[in-house]
Amino acid sequence: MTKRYKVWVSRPLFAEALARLDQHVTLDAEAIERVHAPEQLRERLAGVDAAIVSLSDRVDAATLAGNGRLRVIANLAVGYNNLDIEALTRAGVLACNTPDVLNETTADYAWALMLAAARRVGAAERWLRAGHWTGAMRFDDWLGVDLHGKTLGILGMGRIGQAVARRASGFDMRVLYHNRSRLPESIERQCAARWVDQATLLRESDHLVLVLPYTPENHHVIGAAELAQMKRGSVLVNIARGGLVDEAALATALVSGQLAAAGLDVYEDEPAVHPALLELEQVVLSPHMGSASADTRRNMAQLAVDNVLAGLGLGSQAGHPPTPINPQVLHARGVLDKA
Ligand code: 8YV
Repeated sequence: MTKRYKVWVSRPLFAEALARLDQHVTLDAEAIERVHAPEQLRERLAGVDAAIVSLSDRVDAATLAGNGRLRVIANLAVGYNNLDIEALTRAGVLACNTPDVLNETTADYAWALMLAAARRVGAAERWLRAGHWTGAMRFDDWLGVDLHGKTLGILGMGRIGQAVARRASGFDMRVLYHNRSRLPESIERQCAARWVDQATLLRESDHLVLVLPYTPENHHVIGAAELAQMKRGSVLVNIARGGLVDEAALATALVSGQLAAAGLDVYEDEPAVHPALLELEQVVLSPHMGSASADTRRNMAQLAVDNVLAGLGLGSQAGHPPTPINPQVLHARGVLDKA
């Protein structure tokens, strides 16, 4: 078979996913993990028909300038704040993401962070590994915050938020959520969750989880004013995007005791973590790994491959990429007519 299309994969990916691509296209896959500078990204994308990229690859109008070849960008993530969808649509490039396959894994991880932050798992483990457990422990050492019987607040109630909510019944928690639009009653019932306005959510939650997409409008949606509105002694968990939280204000709220603890998987300036947060024992920090289970990362990679192949008009789903972000492009300037 002559291979008509060339595809670039911006980071090392599972062999089985690359092998599927390799059957249909000429493949150029990065062998080492690196951050691509804007100019490198522009050059790489200029020479291919499709690419699989990830969150550190920012694709905007400047990246696409003069690129008459690129037809599909498949993001290895459900969130796509690294992609300028308007610019991609204008340029006739189909953009795709990886929704749904990571919902349950990411929701599991929200609970891992919530539990670890509330029950001080990180600090306790560091203390033990440092050899401090040498004698009797005080009865009032390592006191944490309960989850069972408390109120869980979820800001952003998409599919991951709903999966977080469903898990709360095992902890006998009351679940409140805030979302721009209220969910249909049937879903609220499944999640046993009640819609409240943002002020009520902040005031009443003992544990607040952020699961909303990052847009310029919700930059620092949790800043000093919102932290002050939260219940004293509550716990904040962010598994969404770092830019949702004013990290300096969060550090201040933790130091003052306004918040008991925080669990963070994402940061405003990844991979940098705000130095004030690094100083605090009551913050559990992880390196943006919410979707990182072996099964889910493999499924994400396969979904990105499905999107590339279908977007190029190849394979069993030719012409029907499973998870397009701007499907209007499929019907516009020849994404598929070359197939
Ligand atoms: C990343 C994520 O994709 O899907 C998202 O939006 O933030 C994560 O699942 C993952 O960390 C790979 O970079």
